[in-house]
Amino acid sequence: MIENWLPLNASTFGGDVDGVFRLILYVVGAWFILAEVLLLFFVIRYRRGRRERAVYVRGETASQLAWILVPGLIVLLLDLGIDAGGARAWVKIKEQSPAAAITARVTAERFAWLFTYPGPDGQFGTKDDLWEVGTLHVPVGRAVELEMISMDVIHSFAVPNFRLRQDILPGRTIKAWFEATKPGSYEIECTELCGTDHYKMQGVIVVLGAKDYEHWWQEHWPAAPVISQNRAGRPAATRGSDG
Ligand SMILES: [Cu+2]
Repeated sequence: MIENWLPLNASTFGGDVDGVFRLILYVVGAWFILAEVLLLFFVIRYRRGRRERAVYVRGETASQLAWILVPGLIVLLLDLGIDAGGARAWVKIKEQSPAAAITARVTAERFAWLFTYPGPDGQFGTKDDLWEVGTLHVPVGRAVELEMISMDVIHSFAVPNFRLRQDILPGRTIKAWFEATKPGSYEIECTELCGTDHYKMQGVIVVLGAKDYEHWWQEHWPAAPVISQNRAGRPAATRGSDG
């Protein structure tokens, strides 16, 4: 049901993020409905005009204390369940990134995204580097590593379709990764208020099929063989398509 409300998922770990989202929504949603139904019930059941008088309850007996302690314990257990679900997704996304097939540098500045490709030699800062403003081209089904820096203030690199969001702090190189599962164009947004034109700070990730990626590569580096594997020659980890 909730899938229809979320943007299309186009990355390998998007399903894990959605899983945590659903877990929180269902736990909190069920608790919300229970609390509202009880509230309504008590409002009607104990409305003014009935003979019963209110009494001051100090919570001294075990049965009175249980009204606080039992729900408190249930909330705590549900919270630990959410923590466990979140931790599983965190480990997969933040601590077990696959060997990257491709590395690109992301330079954030007010108010644009600049992308640098290292080119055939795989090294940044050399002659064959390619710069693109606002658009990043990557192949589908390959792990892409992003090295992100900021030229000025804190920005946040967000791709809703990949369930990817990462703050970029000036003075640091911050890494993120993704592996796109479907060719297409996916919007990049800055999700950290970074100045007056913050809302204009958008970009696009163009995910290309293998053939299209080859064409794109040959447009820029006609003489060099296409690199869509990492330099060790080990193909990037491929996993389940949708998740
Ligand atoms: Cu920004």
